[in-house]
Amino acid sequence: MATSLKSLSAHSSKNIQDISKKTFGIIVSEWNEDVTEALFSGAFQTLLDNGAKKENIIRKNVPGSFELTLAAQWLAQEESIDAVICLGCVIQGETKHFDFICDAVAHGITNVSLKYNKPVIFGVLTPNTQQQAMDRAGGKHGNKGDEAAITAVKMLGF
Ligand code: DLZ
Repeated sequence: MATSLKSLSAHSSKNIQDISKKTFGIIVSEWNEDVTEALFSGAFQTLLDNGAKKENIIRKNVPGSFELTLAAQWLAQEESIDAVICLGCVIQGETKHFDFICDAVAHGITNVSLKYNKPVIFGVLTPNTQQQAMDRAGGKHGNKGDEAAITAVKMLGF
């Protein structure tokens, strides 16, 4: 299936382990909040559907996607947290801001994951338009928040 048409929420149940005792941090960027709230709903529900306990899911907000990295570091350094999910939406604009933010977050999150040896999931949409974002936040291409959550679960079962 062409990846552009793939529903991001589709996943197999392979490698799904018992996560009832796992603790998740979810960080939500407030920029493009219609989109990021939909990503959060998808991620939160997917964790519950796969056996996570509500009280073991910690939500934190940050002003924009650029701040996801530092917040991820703050959560990842907590021993009690098993995986961190970063949710944001950076929409392509007319300035270079888009490239700077996307590059910084992608590298930053990777570094945090390697430094703390924990799954830190890149659930950041980088669409050209608001419509493309909505299509991937509970629309016709599924919900990237679901995908981010299932990725965290699968990595914990690695
Ligand atoms: C400044 C900015 C711009 C132009 N666009 C977005 C965006 O589309 N998505 C997003 O999450 N954040 C954006 N920001 C804010 C930056 O992520 C960051 O919060 C500020 O540059 C302050 O560090």
